Amino acid sequence: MTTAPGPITVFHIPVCPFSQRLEILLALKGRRSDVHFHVVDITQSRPEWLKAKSTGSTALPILETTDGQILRESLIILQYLEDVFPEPAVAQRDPYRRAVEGLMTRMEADFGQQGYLYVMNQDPGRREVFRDSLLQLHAQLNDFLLEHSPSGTTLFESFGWAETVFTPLFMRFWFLEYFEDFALPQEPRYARVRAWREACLAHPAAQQVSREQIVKLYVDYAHGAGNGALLPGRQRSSFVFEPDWRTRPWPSKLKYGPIPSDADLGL
Ligand SMILES: N[C@@H](CCC(=O)N[C@@H](CS)C(=O)NCC(=O)O)C(=O)O
Repeated sequence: MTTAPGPITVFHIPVCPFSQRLEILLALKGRRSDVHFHVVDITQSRPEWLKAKSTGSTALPILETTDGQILRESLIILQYLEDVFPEPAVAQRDPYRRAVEGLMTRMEADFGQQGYLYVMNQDPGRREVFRDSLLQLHAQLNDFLLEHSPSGTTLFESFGWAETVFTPLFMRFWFLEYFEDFALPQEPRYARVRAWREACLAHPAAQQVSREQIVKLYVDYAHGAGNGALLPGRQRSSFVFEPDWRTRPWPSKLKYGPIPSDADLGL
């Protein structure tokens, strides 16, 4: 007897930028309801059945195909979804244009990592080093856009692959605005990347998370604890599902001050 194929399933942490990429791509294609998203609580140890699916790495998202094959890495999963649901195309079809968005996609890893290192930094004496590094990466994006898309807002005619990849990172960097007062200087050096960032943040297909949600959930990152880890003196991570983030108070912006308690964060 053959088993009926299951739905394509993504196992994900709801506020994770890498899984937001998949949701954006599906939203652009009008296919969000064709993929089942199974929510995983990052504050709990992974169930054995999930570990069995995600051999080699605990990182999410992972995707299970209709016949039970597992894929990892958001950029690989994005391409898989692009191939399974080819219309409307989000990736460029012209080989040269596809290569250009590939070049831009290669810049996402350093960009994301630098922003996360910055928010997690606990040494006030190194703030400027992190700020300068992140500005440098914005300047590189600025130069890239000036070379390949000098007059538009998006890389090509409309919000596409590159925007799908970077928008979730721009949204996570709301934690830098809040906890580090990070802002792109109003200088010509950043004008092109600023316009791109604004177009990315405003797109209707990319509204899965809000600034308030990011700040309230990522407050523990600002005090040095990532991935749902518990800070000293705490019983609960800011990533718990309950109480809902909407009911919690905005956290203190003083990331180099004392670690907030569960009660301070409304947990
Ligand atoms: N390069 C990976 C990164 C995935 C990643 O770091 N996911 C985080 C959540 S945002 C995670 O699963 N962290 C928990 C863990 O690694 O166990 C991708 O693009 O999919």
